[in-house]
Amino acid sequence: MKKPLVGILMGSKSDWDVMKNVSETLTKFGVASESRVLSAHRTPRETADYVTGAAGRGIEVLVAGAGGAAHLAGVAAAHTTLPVLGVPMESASLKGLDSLLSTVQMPGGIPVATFAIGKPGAVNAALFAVAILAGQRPELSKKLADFRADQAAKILKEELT
Ligand code: RP5
Repeated sequence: MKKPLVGILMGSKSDWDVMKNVSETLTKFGVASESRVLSAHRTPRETADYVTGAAGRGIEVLVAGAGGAAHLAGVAAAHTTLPVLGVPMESASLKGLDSLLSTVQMPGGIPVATFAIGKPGAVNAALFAVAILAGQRPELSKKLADFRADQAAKILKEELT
């Protein structure tokens, strides 16, 4: 078992359908991750404990997904200097606009890199985590370049009937 380099957090199990795309995308690049349900408001102490201990356990990037008044990524960022990537969940009432604004509008000083609402954001957060890790890992850098080349080749082969 490889040691996890990415910690994936979500405020509720109901976020897993979207957040599993982070884990699945990382797996495609051979990057190990761990996933936890931890809520900024329902389990504040455990959330702080997990984030505070993450770097010491070898975690290099945190991805946090939450919906509604989505403060999980911001709270996580308050407890670590690791990069925190936020994924806003689509919410029933406001379609994720609430989650997006809650995650992205961090006051200056504690950054959260915020991605698109829902699955595209989850996939891109994973790709961004790979890009961060690739800075010190040439093999990951090559995998990212290959991924982009495959993606481009697929587009260029598209035929419209
Ligand atoms: C947030 O509230 C979670 O991240 C989730 O997106 C949302 C709804 O949670 P549940 O009521 O489904 O547990 O904390």
